[in-house]
Amino acid sequence: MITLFHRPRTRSTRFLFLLEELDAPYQVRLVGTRTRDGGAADPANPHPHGKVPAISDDGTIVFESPAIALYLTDRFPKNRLGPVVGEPGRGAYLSWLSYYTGVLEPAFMSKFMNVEVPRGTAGWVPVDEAITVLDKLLSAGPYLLGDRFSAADVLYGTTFAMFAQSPMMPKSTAIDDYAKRVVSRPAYLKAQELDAGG
Ligand SMILES: N[C@@H](CCC(=O)N[C@@H](CS)C(=O)NCC(=O)O)C(=O)O
Repeated sequence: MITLFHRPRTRSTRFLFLLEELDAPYQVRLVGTRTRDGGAADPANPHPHGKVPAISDDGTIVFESPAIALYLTDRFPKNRLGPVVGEPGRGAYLSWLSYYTGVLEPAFMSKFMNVEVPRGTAGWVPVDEAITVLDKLLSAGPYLLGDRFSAADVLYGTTFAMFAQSPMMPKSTAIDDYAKRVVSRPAYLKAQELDAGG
């Protein structure tokens, strides 16, 4: 049984969405975090910095969103939310999962903090450059892996939906349409309901 260490309306809400997509057996354990609850990390939370999300699979701990996404889609392959080892698309799947926290999030944070990205030394790029690549990709196919919806779309689609009206987000009709596609899925709506205490 999977335990999701969770705070409502945070990055861990995406894992309610993914667990619903996967039809996986899970329970939610609400935990405090340092920023919201002031001071020390919640000792119940296995994330090394007391952040959410983290999961336990009967004692196997996984933290950091791309690692959790990959672990869960490998662990619960039935609904095909991520290509498994040997399947076409596996390489692209791993790449876009890593790109999410390695490039896209730092790109947005750099813009948010008004820091110029030192292009040659930073491991990421300015947000406009990342969005140009993603706009091209998502203009060609409905999802990051083409026709196949995956856990990578859970991360990207929810992020783009959140930034839809934000000045941080460069304009892209393909990405706007993509975000709408992702957040109109029944599992997303169910996750929102659960997050609101439903
Ligand atoms: N790199 C982590 C980021 C997790 C993260 O920053 N979560 C936020 C909530 S959206 C958090 O727990 N903040 C509270 C804190 O840092 O104390 C991931 O992608 O899973």
